[in-house]
Amino acid sequence: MNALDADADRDTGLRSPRLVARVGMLLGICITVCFLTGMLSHWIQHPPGWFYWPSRPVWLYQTTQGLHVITGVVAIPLLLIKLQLVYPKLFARPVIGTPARAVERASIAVLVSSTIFQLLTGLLNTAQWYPWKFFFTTTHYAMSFLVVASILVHIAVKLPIIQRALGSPVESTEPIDTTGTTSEPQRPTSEPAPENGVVSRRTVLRGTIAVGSLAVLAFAGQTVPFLRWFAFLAPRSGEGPQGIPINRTASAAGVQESARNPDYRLTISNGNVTKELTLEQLRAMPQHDSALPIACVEGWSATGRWSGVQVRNLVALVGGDRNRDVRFISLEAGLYGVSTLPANTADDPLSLVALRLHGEQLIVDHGYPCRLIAPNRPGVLQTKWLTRIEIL
Ligand SMILES: Nc1nc2c(c(=O)[nH]1)N[C@H]1C(S)=C(S)[C@@H](COP(=O)(O)O)O[C@H]1N2
Ligand SMILES: [Mo]
Repeated sequence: MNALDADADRDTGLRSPRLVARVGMLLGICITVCFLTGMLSHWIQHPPGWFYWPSRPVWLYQTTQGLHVITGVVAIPLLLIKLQLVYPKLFARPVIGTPARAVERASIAVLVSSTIFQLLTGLLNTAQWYPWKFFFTTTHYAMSFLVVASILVHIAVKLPIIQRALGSPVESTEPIDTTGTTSEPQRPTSEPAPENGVVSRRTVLRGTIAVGSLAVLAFAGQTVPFLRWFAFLAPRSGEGPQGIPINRTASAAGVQESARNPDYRLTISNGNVTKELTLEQLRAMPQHDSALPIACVEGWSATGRWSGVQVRNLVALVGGDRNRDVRFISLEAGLYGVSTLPANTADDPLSLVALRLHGEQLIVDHGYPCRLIAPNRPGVLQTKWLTRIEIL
C-alpha cells in the first residue's frame, strides 16, 4: 500500500494533520510575505494620503519586490504538495452537509481556486505573458484580498487541529482528534512508524523545504547577481544593451521617431513659469552620477551607473521648492507614459533626469533623449523618453 493511501483518519500515513499543518505553515509564511510586499508595492504606485515611502536605502524596493516574486513562486510547489496531501478530503462526503460544514467547504473552494489563480497569473506576469483579457494589476490586487480572507477563515476553522498537530512530533503515531470536538472516541493505533520502502513524513517535509529552496535559487538570480547562474527559471536576468534588460522598446512604445527628432525639447513647468531645454542645454548643466537599480515589479532588477541632471536642479530652474511633488511625462502616451515623484524623492540628490548609462549616451530603448531614474522605487515609475516635467 502506498503511504499516501493510508487511512486519513489515523495518524499512520502521510495525510496526517501533523505533516499537512507543517506544509501549510510554510505555505502560510510565503503567502503572508507575498501579500505584505505586494501591498507595499501597490501603495508605492498608488499612494494613499497617509502613506510615506523614503528614498533610501536605494535597494529597499528591489528587495521587497524580489521577496514578493520569490515567495509567490515558492508558494506554487508548496501549494501543490499540500493539495496532494489533502485532496481526498476535498471530495469527502457529504458534499455540503450541515451549515457549518457548507461554509467551511465554500471557503475551501474559494481558497483553492483563488490561490491557484493568483499564483499562476503572477508567474505568467513575471514572464510578461498575458494570455487573458483582464488588466493584470487590478485583478491581482483584488484577488489578493480573496486569497487572504479565505486563508484566515480556513485557519480559524482548523485552528484546534492545527494546534494539536504542530504541538506533537511530525512522526508521532498517537491519534490526533481531527473532529474539532473531544466527544468522539479515537481509534488507538499500534502501527509502527514507516520503515524501509515507505516514505516518511519527515522525508516529505524535508523534500518540501528542498523544493522550495530550489525555487528560491531559480528565481532569486533575477535580482541577486551572484545567484544569476542558478536562475534557469528567471526570464530576464541582467542581459540587455548597456548591461540592463529592456522592458519596452522604443518601437513598441511608438516613439522611434519622436525620440530622435532633432527639434527635441524638454519642457519644465511650474504654474505659469515654463522653460524649454534642448539636449545641448541639458548636457551643459552640472552632471551627477547615481548608481541605482531598475527594479521591475515583475521581479528582475539590475543596477546601472547613470549620469545626468539632478531633478532638484531642474525644479529650482523654474522656481520650485523642495516640498513639491514632480510629474514626469513621456513622449509615449498612455498608462506607462507618466509617473509622479513624491517631494522627498524629487529632492534626493540621487534622483536624475539621466542622459547617460555606464558612461555612454542612453540608447533609445533605455529612454533617449532622457529618462527619469530615482532611488527606491518600482521600475515602472522610471519613465523613459521624457518630454515634459511638471512641478505640482
Ligand atoms: N515611457 C515609458 N517608460 C517606461 C516604461 C514604458 O513602458 N514606457 N516601462 C517601465 C518599466 S515597467 C521598467 S521596468 C523600466 C525599464 O527600463 P529599461 O527598459 O531601460 O530597463 O522602464 C519603465 N519606464
Ligand atoms: Mo517593469
